[in-house]
Amino acid sequence: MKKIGILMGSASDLPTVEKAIDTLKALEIPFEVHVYSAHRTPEEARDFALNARANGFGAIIAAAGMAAHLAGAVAANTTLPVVGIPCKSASLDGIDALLSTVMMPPGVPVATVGINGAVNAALLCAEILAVTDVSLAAKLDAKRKADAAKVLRSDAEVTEKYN
Ligand code: RP5
Repeated sequence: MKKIGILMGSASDLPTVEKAIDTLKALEIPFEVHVYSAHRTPEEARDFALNARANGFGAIIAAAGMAAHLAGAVAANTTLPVVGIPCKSASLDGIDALLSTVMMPPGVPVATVGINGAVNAALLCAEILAVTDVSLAAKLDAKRKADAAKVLRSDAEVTEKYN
């Protein structure tokens, strides 16, 4: 199976990124995690992106906050799918990173999830790999069913308590 590359602009993004890591682990999808900053270590971010396809990656998650350009900078150097996670920061609550990540000009797409949307970033990467992996697609179907069952259990609880 192809690996998922997980990049973050700073170790301070790790608490958010860990939710993507946990989600990929639960689906038994191989991954590699790095702290590469688009502005503090641009060479490393660039090299990772340039070599990602040859190194066995199928998609890349890029998480960054503030004037977040990591996802765009990575996407500039690969045609693998890049999923951007805008990370929440103190000053603007993540709106800064959301707009920086989502508003890519035509030609270099970044599939942007919600602010701190690490679980969905991992699931979207899983769905990308599942296009050609029936066993992974079955796991995603099972997860949807389990999530639905959880909601129905909650409904039964509130029905019992209030109705
Ligand atoms: C971004 O700036 C990082 O992705 C992080 O979200 C934010 C703050 O970085 P630190 O100052 O915590 O290293 O590049």
